[in-house]
Amino acid sequence: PPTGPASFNACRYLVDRQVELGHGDRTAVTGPGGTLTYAELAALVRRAAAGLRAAGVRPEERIVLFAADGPELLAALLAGMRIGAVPVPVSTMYNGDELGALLRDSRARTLLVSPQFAGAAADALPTAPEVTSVVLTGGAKPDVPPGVRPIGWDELLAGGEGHDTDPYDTWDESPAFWLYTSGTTGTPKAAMHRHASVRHVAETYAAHVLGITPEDRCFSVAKLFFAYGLGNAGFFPLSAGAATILDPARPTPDSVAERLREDRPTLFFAVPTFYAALLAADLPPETFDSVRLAVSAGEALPADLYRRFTERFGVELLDGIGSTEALHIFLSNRPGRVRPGTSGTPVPGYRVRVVDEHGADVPPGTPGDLLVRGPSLTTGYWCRTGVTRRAFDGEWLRTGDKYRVDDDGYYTCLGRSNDMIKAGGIWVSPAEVEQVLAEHPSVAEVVVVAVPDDNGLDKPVACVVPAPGAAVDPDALIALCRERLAAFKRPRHVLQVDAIPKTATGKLRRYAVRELARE
Ligand code: 3SK
Repeated sequence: PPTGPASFNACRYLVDRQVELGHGDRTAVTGPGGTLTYAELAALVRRAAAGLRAAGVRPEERIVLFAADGPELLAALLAGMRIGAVPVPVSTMYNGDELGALLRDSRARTLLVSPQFAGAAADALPTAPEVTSVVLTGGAKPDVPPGVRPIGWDELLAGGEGHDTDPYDTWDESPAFWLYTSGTTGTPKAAMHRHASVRHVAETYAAHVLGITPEDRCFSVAKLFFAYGLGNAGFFPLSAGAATILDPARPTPDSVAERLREDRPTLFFAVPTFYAALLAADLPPETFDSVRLAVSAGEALPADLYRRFTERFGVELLDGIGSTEALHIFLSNRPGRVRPGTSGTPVPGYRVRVVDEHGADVPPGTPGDLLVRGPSLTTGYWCRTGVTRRAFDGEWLRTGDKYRVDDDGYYTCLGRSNDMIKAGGIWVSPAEVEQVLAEHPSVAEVVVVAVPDDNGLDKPVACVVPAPGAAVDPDALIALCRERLAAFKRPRHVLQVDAIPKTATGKLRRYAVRELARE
């Protein structure tokens, strides 16, 4: 008789399986928010899953998670996948307007928020009428608009008492979670991922590149709401029976040095901008003594930053590139075989191509567009058929990055194929920032471009033509962006220019603006 697809549930794979393997007494999660063994995490996840079910969350329904890293966020994520629902961890850097837009887009009926971010959530809720329940982590009940059910974390757990705690019967293809990204276009859109993708990234990058073992302790500066952080501090350690160190705080060199001192990670993950900040801070050379491998992704790591970090702290640093759409890193350097300034070679399980504008492979040494194929690619963007079709060429995903491959197979990033800016590993849409700046009365015209800082890392810079008779006040313009947008989107500098370079037909010459801003 025909058989159906084999059951596979990512939560079962990450948590229950570790208990079945006899890892129940090992530490699963630790850090300022508390420590749980695998057995304790499994029990918490079961209670949260039953609580979500009892609160009316149905399979395939989205649950937006707007919360600080810690055991509750991890448990909610796992619990959501356990019941076949679709957790959507979103950036806690968003303001109320930005969160409201994601809530409306996702059609989530349930929002989980931690106390640090309750203010932005309160601003968002009146703009998101489909949300019917808000769960607040910590001890209290959330303040909610009329008609929305407030649920405290303990009440959620208690509500599940006596309910079924078995995983929902998902399989490889079942929707597991979404991650919002602005990568290929300016507007955030949800990249949808399957349960199997969790297993794939664990069995490819984590197993083959990191060589992760149950003895490892993972600490990621990138939070769980980033695809990068979700793998580093969620899927990878749990897939291996290793420990994850979760810190609810906004990372600074000092807060990270404290975690390194107190929690002794063996695998450390950050973005180039953060490695530059660590180098600029006054940290002792033994800061990374417990770390066997450091990882960089999010944006290309300049060779000079690689050299300065490895010489100062004596730890190997692997640069790689991934994407939210691919879920994790698909090109990476390898321990003992690092070529500084490159993204390394394909991760086992993935194939990459560098192609010209007709889609034909270019020879080594020639710049082209990078495509990737592999088992963990997104199934598409939620409700964005056109964007999804344009992002894929059959099984190949267009990454939007310009690359060159050398004769010996190492890949080097040459920049973006479109105008999007990646600053500190996070996408910034120039158009979104330009729109805000253009509303200021002192601005006649504005263009935002990427300009490398002293470490060779791209940062958004605004080139402004002042309105007649007006003077440009950079601080006021940056403050306007801070007020209206998530802080990471603000221009780091504002340059006053006489005119914006254009073609004879009036088309913006963004490349020339970039050159102007770099002078
Ligand atoms: O941008 C990257 O390099 C990256 C790496 C891993 C996971 C997600 C992303 C966006």
